[in-house]
Amino acid sequence: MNSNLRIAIQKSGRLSEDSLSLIKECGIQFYNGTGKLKSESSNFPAEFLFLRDDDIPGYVADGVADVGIVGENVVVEKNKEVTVAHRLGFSKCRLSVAVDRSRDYHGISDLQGISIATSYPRLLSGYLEKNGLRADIHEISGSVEIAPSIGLSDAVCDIVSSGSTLMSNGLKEVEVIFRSEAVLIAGQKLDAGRQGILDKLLFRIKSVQAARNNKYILLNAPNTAIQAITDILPGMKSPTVVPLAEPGWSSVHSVINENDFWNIIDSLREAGAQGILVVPIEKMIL
Ligand code: PRT
Ligand code: ZN
Repeated sequence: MNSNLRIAIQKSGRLSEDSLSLIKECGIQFYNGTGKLKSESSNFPAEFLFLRDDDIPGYVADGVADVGIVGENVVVEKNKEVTVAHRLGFSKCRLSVAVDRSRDYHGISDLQGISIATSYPRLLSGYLEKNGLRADIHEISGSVEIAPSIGLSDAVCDIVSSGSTLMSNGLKEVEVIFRSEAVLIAGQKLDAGRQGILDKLLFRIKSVQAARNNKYILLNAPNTAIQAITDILPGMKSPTVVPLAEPGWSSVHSVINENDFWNIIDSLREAGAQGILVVPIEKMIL
């Protein structure tokens, strides 16, 4: 057995594209031809196993893979011996209970005694138990949203993203029971070599995420406005201030968070900033 870190990712599905782009942005190259089940990286000590998402927690728990990328909903539902090593921020969705649109719904106690179809019996029963409720759970593996219309159940508990699947099946979302995103899971114990590779991978993932969440900003300002502008700009340390060829003017450079972006831009303009440029950051080493 070689000492590569074995990383399980979804073979084809909603997690695949974002998982592959994250790995690529981490500078890790591998061949991903169709039908391949396994591939070794050419420039990082890792190999990739392409699996169904439902199997990933089990393979990681059994040590067939060392780490895996999977939805947190699947991790909690499968209840295997794995830990969440890092949250990845993509494939965000929620697990919700929905009932027929025409059904009167007053609150969570309306779930008492009804029948609910779901592919997530563990998450649903945990939620009902926590709320002191009992319901008749029908476990089905797919097409959950049609269960009420064919008379299989009174309600469904399924993954929702935009809500359009529920709407087109005449259902309304009444309770959100779990919020999920893609996570990197790891087995209980890795040997020192593989733990070292995982640490390197996590370092790269965090740098990629930080770069995605931040922008590099450059602006010009009269020297009299520099103090007010540097007070507004947080920066990694403090902003860089460089004199312009035109006397009495400087260029200010800094890093701003994507979420603060528009607020900060407005305040900067009010403080006298001109010629503001905002550019993406390729990688951000923290
Ligand atoms: O073949 P394999 O078993 O690997 O994949 P899969 O078909 O079981 O899973 P897949 O690829 O559909 O989803 C993988 C993971 O993506 C899920 O476990 C979630 O963590 C996450 N995810 C994010 C979603 C959705 N969004 C999503 N919208 N998983 C499923 N859906 C389905 C949902 O089941 C419902 O049918 O999309 C429909 C609802 O979408 P909206 O946009 O109409 O609300
Ligand atoms: Zn699946």
